[in-house]
Amino acid sequence: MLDLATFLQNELKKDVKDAGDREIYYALLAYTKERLKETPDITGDKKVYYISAEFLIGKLLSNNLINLGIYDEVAELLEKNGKKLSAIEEMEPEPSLGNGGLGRLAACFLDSIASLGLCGDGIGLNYHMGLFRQVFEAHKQKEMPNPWIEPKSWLEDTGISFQVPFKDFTLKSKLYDIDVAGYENGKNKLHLFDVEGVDESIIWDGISFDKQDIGRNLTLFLYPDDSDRAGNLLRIYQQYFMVSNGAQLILKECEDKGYDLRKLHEHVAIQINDTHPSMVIPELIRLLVQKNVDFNEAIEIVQKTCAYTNHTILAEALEKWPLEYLEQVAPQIVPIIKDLDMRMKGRYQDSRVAIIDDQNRVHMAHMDIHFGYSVNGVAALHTEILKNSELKPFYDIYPQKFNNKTNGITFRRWLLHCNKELVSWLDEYVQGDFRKDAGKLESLMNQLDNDAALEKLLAVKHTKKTELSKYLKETQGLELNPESIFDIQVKRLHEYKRQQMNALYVIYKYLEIKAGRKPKTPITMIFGAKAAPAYTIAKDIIHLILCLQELTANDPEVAPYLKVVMVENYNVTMAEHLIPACDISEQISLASKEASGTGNMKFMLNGAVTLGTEDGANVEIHELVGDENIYIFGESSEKVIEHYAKSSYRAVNYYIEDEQIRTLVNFIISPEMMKIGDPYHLLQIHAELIYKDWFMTLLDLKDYIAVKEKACEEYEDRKAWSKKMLVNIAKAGYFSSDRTIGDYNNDIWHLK
Ligand code: 6GP
Repeated sequence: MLDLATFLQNELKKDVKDAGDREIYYALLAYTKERLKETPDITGDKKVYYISAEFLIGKLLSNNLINLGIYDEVAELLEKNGKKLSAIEEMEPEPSLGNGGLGRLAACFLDSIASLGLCGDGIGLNYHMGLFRQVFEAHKQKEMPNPWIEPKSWLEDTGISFQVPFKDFTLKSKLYDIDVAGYENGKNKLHLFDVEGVDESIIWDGISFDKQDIGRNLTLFLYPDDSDRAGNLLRIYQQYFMVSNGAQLILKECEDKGYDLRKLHEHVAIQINDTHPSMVIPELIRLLVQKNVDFNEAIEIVQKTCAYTNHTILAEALEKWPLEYLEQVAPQIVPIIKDLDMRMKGRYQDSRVAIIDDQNRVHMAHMDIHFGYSVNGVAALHTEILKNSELKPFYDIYPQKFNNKTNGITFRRWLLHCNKELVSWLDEYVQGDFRKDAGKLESLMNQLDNDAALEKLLAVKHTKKTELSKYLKETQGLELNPESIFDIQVKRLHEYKRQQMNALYVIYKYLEIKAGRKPKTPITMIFGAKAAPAYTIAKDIIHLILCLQELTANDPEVAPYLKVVMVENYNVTMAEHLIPACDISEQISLASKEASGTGNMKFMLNGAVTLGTEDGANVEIHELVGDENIYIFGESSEKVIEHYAKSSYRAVNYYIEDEQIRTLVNFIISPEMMKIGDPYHLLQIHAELIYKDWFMTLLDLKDYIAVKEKACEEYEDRKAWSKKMLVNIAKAGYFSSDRTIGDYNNDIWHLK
């Protein structure tokens, strides 16, 4: 391979110093792909396939350079030529292959699997328009297509294709691969299946398109609107297309290696990432039978090969497909599903564990649990809730299948890449190689009384806040004050995550300032979130936040003390800028509802202090950092679960009985807000909070306000605060996805 300078010179046909950032990006893309080609494949006698509807991988240039160990070399060469790698990174389009936590987790896992030298690939779909690109218009979210595939990209056409049979036609797939380099290790692959005939020209008006034209629409969008029958069918077409291709690829790879398919489980583990890929179970059985494996034996083989991860207890996310829909799309797997169902009905006379219910709906998770060998939740509390309430009837039958795998994040992206200043600080104060062993961060605890270290840590945070301010100014025209407290809530928009509660805090603070009670240090409240296009309440919450943004910005009495900012089109790249700059990390879901959260871990690692409920992995963060270094509020998960069981929560009572709550909620429909916003939507969210409030905002509101006030007060003692930051960083090692993947491998996959 040519050396870097010569390669770039040849590729650019000019000196680096005379080339534009975009040209340099493409030259570096080509160079990095060459280096990836030279990187040996990770091999092994057993391989894990991580099948997922989403892979929220983020931009790849920087991470590939880091993992290949050539980041510094590239950065230096560019620097010498008057160029900045960070500016060149901006040229890369962010792949739009995911939505939220489940997709980002899948991306972190691929990084860790390769970094640990384990043999394991991802399997998913190549959505051309991604989820959607969010734009704000008249204080509302509008959805636009998010094309991200350029003629030159990380995708490699493999030339591999399979036939996928549907009821009325067969579709030929095209397989694209993206190399996944481990950190100073070999490489694995992310396999993304596509249809040959996908046609972007059938999109009209935002993200609408002809849902029936499967041959042309199948890989256009992730999570296309499923509010009607055609939308539901399209989702099933996508899912079946993904798993049939995946299953065919897995069997082909085994056959190519000469493995006996009857011993599939000795060579393959399939991790089913929530229920979107669940049809892989009947599909694998079907394909094995086609290859002359006896039906009963095929079931046994598949059962020993597939493992299921649950990522949520929200009922609406637990997929239940009408049998009739499956018949319409892939009738060949229906008799298999019915057979699996009959076997279980024969064994367990409990309708709660049936695969097909009395309304002829197929419970995908139930199929996974009966016909997989492992079921895991994604944080300790979540797994306990699965065992003791949500999936209790299954736990009673199969206690040995249930296990916990607390989520993790890759420190390559969420520390080495996004916070180089903090890395330099760590290099000075950590004993041991934290790049290879995140547990070494714990040694920072020795620096708790090192004033110089603490001051430098505060300086790192200030630098990142200044950088973020500059970035948001340049990219979104937003003005931030880096001297203020940066309080950040970024995640999908959902009522259970309670962005609406945070918005009510904004109102509280606004009214306080109007009443002359000004905070010592100003506060900047940053939001970032996409709402599912058909989720009207979530969109109303965005509307509320955007109206508050305008209200506070235009009030000269308030603006110097309180700033509200909702960033547009929140994505991985934006997260990489926001997280290092955060002081207070908002993790305020209703206890029991957030399976884990992974943003909470990224913030902690970057020295933010969590303000949160005892939910998901917050519980584990709390245990690790101790009461002094986290702000906990709100009702416990037991109490919340009890409220649901007894239907005992009535938001309206809180509204009637508490004057402060009433004032805050009513402000939503005050004249000043109605002037800025759309009265229909403001009235909707107002009514929702009083009469429904399914996720109990008003239950925790007052405690939330009190604890957040306390956090802001304690921020004033900069030294004490810097100790909290340090403890959070020191204790973050547990949340490395290398630890999580080690656990998956030891307990579930058993790869060498
Ligand atoms: C998310 C959960 O909401 C989040 O708590 C968790 O950290 C993440 O998965 C990774 O485990 N779930 C999803 O994104 C989802 O779509 C069906 O669940």
